[in-house]
Amino acid sequence: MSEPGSESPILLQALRRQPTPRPPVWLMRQAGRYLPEYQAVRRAAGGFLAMARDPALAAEVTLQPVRRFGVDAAILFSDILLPLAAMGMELRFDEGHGPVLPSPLRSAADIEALAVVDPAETMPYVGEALRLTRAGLTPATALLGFCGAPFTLACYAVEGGGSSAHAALRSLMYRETALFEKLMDKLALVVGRHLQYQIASGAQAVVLFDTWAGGLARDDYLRYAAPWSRRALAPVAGLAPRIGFIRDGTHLLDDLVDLGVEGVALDWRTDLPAAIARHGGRVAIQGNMDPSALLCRPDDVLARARALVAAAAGHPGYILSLGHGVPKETDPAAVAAFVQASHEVAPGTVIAQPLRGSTPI
Ligand code: 1CP
Repeated sequence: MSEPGSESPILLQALRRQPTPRPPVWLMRQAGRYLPEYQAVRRAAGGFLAMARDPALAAEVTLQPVRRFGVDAAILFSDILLPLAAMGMELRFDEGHGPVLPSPLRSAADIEALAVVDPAETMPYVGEALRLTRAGLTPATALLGFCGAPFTLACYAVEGGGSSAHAALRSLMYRETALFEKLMDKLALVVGRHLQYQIASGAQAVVLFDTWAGGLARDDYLRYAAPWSRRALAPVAGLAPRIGFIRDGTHLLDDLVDLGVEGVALDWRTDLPAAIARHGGRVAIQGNMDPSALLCRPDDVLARARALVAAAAGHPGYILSLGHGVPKETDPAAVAAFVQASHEVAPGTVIAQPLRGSTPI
């Protein structure tokens, strides 16, 4: 038996593609509006940004899903858009409308004015939230940091909020390529620094979310997005495992792996066994239930999660997860059923518990 405190989180073992007693499990957006305890904190804080910028509240909501479900990782409660605010953009989260950037970047002067900040100085609440979260976790639970990839951040900065066609961004990218590249250069620098800062503050692995890159044809991804993702990831190579995610990115999976990441998070439309067969010898593979399947009855969620675990067939380096984030309409019992599919593989093994100082079960 190892001493309490000396064990490496099974999520990190899987990211090193080492065998684990059961597949580690965590979910994108595992903290959020589907949890009543999250709603209560959000109401008291008076909004999303106030919560994310208060280290004690951010740590509390980060710990909530670990406490409730025994997931193997806590992911910092924050948002990919906060670095844009630190760079000088106005950012709001309107109730029911998602993020809004009321003054999107549209001119050379706008892009010139964007500050290349050091998040260690401009976002100190992130480091503090990571330290507080770590203090509330046992050593068996991994702590994850994250950033948006430069391309996805550029989508929000230029569109001014969520969009599906990204017409303003595409016009800038295709017609004023030098200006687009200037924006991407700035974003890649800040993202690289932010990843470094999160790791220095206790993040043991990081996720690079390129949510919107899946809308690009492969040639355009290689020309307009991948070089800046590579640049953002470079400063943390060897410091902590890096997980790459592209929503709807099945056609870009080879290129995502080629960025040099240690793990890839699969969209639900990607075939899991095929991805393991093709890339499982090189990277850890995470995924990939359709998030909407969390709206099934809990027994059906469990059956689907079991099918994923069976499809991965004990492959070292497999991480049970969704293909994107937990929908806000989800019944927490469905998430519990999803997590059960991991825990039942090796009952009695260390289950993550966030109680400080306690010995893992
Ligand atoms: O009102 C609320 O309570 C806010 C809902 C919410 C939450 C819980 C938003 C608004 N962001 C977050 C937290 C968040 N966002 C996390 C925290 C940790 C966790 O996963 O539990 C993370 C990792 C993100 C990352 C994020 N934000 C991404 C990348 C991953 C993904 O989901 O694709 C993106 C694209 C965003 C932008 C964003 N923030 C929030 C919303 C509703 C959106 C999407 C807006 C759009 O449609 O474009």
